[in-house]
Amino acid sequence: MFKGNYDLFQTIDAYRDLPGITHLEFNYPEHLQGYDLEEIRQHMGSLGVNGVALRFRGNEFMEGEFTGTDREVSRQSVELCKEAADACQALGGQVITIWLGFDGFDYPFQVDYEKNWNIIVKSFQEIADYAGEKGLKVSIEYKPCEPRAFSMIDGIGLTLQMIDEVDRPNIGVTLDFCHMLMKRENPAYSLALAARKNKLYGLHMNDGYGELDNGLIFASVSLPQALEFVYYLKKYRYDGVVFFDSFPVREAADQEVSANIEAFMALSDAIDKYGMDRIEDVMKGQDGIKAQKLVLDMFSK
Ligand SMILES: [Mn+2]
Repeated sequence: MFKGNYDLFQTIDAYRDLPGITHLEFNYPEHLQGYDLEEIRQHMGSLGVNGVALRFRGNEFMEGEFTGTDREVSRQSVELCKEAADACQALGGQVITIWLGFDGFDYPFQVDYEKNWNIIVKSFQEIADYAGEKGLKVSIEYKPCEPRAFSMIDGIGLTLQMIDEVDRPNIGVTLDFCHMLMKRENPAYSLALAARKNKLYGLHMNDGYGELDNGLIFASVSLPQALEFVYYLKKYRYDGVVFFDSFPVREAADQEVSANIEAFMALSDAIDKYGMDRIEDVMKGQDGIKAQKLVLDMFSK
């Protein structure tokens, strides 16, 4: 199911029937090109649109979405983000998510870091101002590398630094679980750093082995870290959408979506049953043995 030549309306219909699905997200422009947005909105029915994620497709972007040498391409990228904001608004979404896959470098002496950093700050300011007028949020999804050897915005630290310098009320961060693991971050720590600043705008839940962007089912590999992550979502009362960004390559997409939802709910239930207070009590001791035992206890019985 969900393979091959599904058009967008068929895809929406198929997702509508899956238990636990409340919202969908679309990639811009690829998913939305050639469609009437009002028609899509009508077709969504009870399903909400969380937002729109930018996809910079085309060789012209490969030198950097915002920081390539051709200033015309930088302009085009900023305009594409503004168009995505228009589409997001038309669909009733809240947030545009921007992953800058090409704004990075591969070689020493290849780029002027400060110059390019400043270009990214200015680009985000322009996009955030435009989106802000429409009541939309702009969220930065970071990834340490790939396709570039180094990304300009590679982890939670640089993302928060960027957010600070962009200095707009509507710019925040989307945490992708695999990307955090690739950066060798502990995901719950990244979450806490973003949430304490009220900048946690989105989640891309998935899992992997840390080296690559495997896009596996949530909590399938990194169960204790996923459990801790869900605990912190509750602690900070995250009330946004839980979006799953896993890649069903050989799996049936509908089954994988359900597996993601079931995994998330199972961890959430385990935390609720055990009790936030009891978890907090264990953490007060900062004791490694007790922390490890806590994970097992939460799944016993
Ligand atoms: Mn992602």
